This record gives sequence, C-alpha cells and structure tokens, in this order.
Amino acid sequence: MSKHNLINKKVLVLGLGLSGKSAIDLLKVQKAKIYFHDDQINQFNDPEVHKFDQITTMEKENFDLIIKSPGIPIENPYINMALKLKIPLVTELEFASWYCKAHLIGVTGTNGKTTVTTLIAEMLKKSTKNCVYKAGNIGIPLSEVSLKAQKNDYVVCECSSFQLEFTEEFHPRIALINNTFPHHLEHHHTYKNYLSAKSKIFANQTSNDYLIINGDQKDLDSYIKSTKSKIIKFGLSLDESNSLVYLKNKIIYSQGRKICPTSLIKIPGIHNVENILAAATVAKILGVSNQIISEVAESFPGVEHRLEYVGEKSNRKFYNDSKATDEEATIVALKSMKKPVILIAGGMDRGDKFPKLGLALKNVKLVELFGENQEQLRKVINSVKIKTVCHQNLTDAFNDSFKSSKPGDTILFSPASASWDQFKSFEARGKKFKELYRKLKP
Ligand code: UMA
Repeated sequence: MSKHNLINKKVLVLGLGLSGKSAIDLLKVQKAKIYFHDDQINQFNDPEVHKFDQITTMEKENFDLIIKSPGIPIENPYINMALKLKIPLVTELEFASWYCKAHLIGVTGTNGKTTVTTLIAEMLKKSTKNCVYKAGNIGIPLSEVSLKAQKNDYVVCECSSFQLEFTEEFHPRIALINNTFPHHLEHHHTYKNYLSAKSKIFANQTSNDYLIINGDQKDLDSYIKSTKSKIIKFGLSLDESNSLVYLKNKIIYSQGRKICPTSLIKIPGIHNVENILAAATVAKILGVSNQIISEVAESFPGVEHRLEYVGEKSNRKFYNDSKATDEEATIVALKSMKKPVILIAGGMDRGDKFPKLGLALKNVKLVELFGENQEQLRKVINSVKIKTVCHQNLTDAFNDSFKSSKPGDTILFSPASASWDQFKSFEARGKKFKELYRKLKP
C-alpha cells in the first residue's frame, strides 16, 4: 500500500496555525484519523479531530505519520520524541505535495521569494486558460491549494527553509533559488544547515526538470554539483552566452529579443530587475511570450509589505518594507531609495550583529529605532556617525520620523528584524505602519 494512502492511518498534526488547519482539511479527504497538538491552543472545535498532549504516551499511540507546521523548531519536545521513536515526520509542504496534481513550480531564496512567486503567477495567468495558484510561505498553505488544483493547472509555491527541511519527496518540475544569505539562524543554527534546507527544493529533480539559480552567487555551488536537473542561471552580470533572460544596456532580453527596458519597470530598485530576470526565466521555460512578460514587468505594482509605496503626505514619501526581516533586505531597500531617507528599524533580538548595515546608510539622515534589538542597532548606526532616536514602539518611532522630516524626504519602514517581539507577524507590523500613515494628519 502506498505510503500516501492514509485511510484510517493515525496522523498527528503539530501546530494549529494556517498550515496545521489546512493539513487537517486535506487529511479529512484522505480519511485519516486525525490528532493535533499545539503548545498554545488546547481546543479545536471539530469532533473528527482529537487532541493529543501526553507526550509520554507518544510511543503507545503508534502514530503512522506526524505533520509538522513550519514554524515549530526541531528542539520542540514533540519533534524530539517523534525523531527518537522514528515516527515518520514531514513538513506540511511535503505532505501537501503528495496530493498536488498540478504542475508544481517551487520558489525559494532568502529575499524576493514572494515577489518572484507573484510575478511568475501573474505571467502564467495571462498566458494560460488553466488555473494558476500561488501557495506556500506566501500565506496560502500548499494543502489548501492541493485540494483545489487540477492536473493541468499551475501551482507556484513559495517555499521557506522551514518548509523545505523534513521534505523527502517534494519535487517541483521547476525549482528556483533567487539568492541566499545567512538567515533564520535562530532556527537552523548554521548557514550550512540553512543552505542544506534550501537545497531540498531540487533534491528529487531528474534530468527532465529545471533548476534556476542566481549566477552571481557562489554559496550553492557545492550543493548543485550532484543535481541531475537542467541548470539555468540568471543574474545582473550574466549575458546572452550564459543565461536565458539577461540584461544588456539597461534592457531585458531573451535569446536576442527585447523584452522591456528597465526604466519601464514599476517596482523600484535593481534587486527588482533581478527578481524580474528570475521570474521571466521560469516564464520562458513555460512558453510565456515576451509580450506578456513585458506587460507584467511594466504593470506589476509590487507585493504588500515589500518596499510597498504607501503614499505621499506633505511632500514626504512613505514606503512599507515590513517584510525586511534581516539586514540584507533592508540594505536592498536602502539602495533603491534616491531621496534623503529617515529609516524606521528594529524588532526581535535574534543576536544579529548587522555587520554590513552601517555601510548602506549613505542616503540616511536619521534612524528611528524601536523593539528588542534597538541597542545593538544603535551601536552599529552611531559608529558610522548617523543619528538615532530610540522608542518603545512603532507608533512613537513613526510619529517622530514625521516630526523630524523635511519636504522631499522619504520615510522608509524597513526593520531589518523579525516582528515577533511586538507583533504577531510582519504583515500585522506592516498593516500597523500603514494605519499610522492613514491616521497621520500633517
Ligand atoms: N507552535 C507550537 N509550538 C512551537 C511553535 C509554534 O505549538 O514551538 C504553534 C503555534 O502555537 C501556532 C502554530 O504552531 O498555533 C503556528 O504554526 P507556524 O508558526 O508554522 O505558522 P502557520 O500559521 O502555519 O504559518 C506558516 C508559515 N509560518 C512560519 O513559517 C513561521 C507562514 O509563513 C506561511 O505563510 C504559512 O505557514 C502558509 O504556508 C510566514 C513566515 O513568517 C509568513 N515565514 C517565515 C519567513 O517568511 O521568514 C519563514
């Protein structure tokens, strides 16, 4: 019997967030016997779903499978026990992929994953009559999409390193790794572990599959050596000889044919040109026309919370980049800004030392800090002689940023930190920033 046949099998779902709840919906269709454990949630109003919170009895329960929500760390006692008892343990992404009938495109990387996932989906939507779904880390669990997507549909799945670890058979026909920088080290502990998790996106690929990687980066070189997939590179420094979609004299081309000039791309910054090169490479493999790629590149307004243009008040422009949860993302945002910037930053203390941030503050005249790690950020920023003001929370930092600004300034909220010290998520944090902007009465 296939291991994917879960009829009457005892399955424990760890975590009752978005992933856990969607996994439960998919498990019901598979007719499994469903159990859940959540360290915070004790009740789930569904007679078909049983609570399990007696870790000491895990051995006796004889679970056939454990499905882990991505945010649960490996140190969690339930994960530890499952590993000790050698109970099959997979992430929700792996489980959901067993039942995904559609063409699966996997997108990972440290920065720009959501933008690239959305761009690919937009390009595909304009070029196929079949349904195109976005899924994964973007906020829509793959389990939810696997329940709907049909054979000839497309699923563009943003995969985080949390979701990729503990995958075994996950097999996107096209896998894209946008870039890699040390990130989420509180979870993976070492950069090597993080890269190993990212590499799982192509671990099951065959010679019929495509792996798209950033040719300007070397960190994955040793990991891709053994892959059988067809490797296609993209990157700002690549050209016709070594990539399918490339930049020449500020114009994007594919195979000698013009796609669009970068000046017409709506989303700001050179990193977004790179994101478009990545997305267009996937689109070309899937047969999308240059015309459609250029239409999307020239009209795509950007993704919420990623260098999102919020508006202008009293001749000050406001950008919400709440998704910038590490210094690399904030550096990228700063490079896209041309006018004097007042930066609002800070958040959860993950022990980051911000070694490169100081050098990226050339356009910045003031940094408004808040959150757990503000002292660490203050030291780094003051060491390059830029003024900082420390605050208790985002509201105070926002109000002071406006008070201290002059007409022509840009107020950029790009925290370089995770949100979890004061917010439920980076989305909640970004929404708060936008609410403060809406309520601002100059
Ligand atoms: N929980 C425990 N024990 C723990 C930790 C958590 O029981 O030790 C429980 C919590 O009480 C909660 C549940 O687990 O009820 C939450 O699970 P989760 O943290 O995996 O969150 P989900 O709601 O399932 O959302 C997850 C992703 N979250 C994380 O990876 C942290 C979402 O990515 C993703 O959109 C969603 O699945 C759908 O696929 C968010 C994210 O922050 C956006 N991702 C990180 C990032 O982008 O940097 C990786």
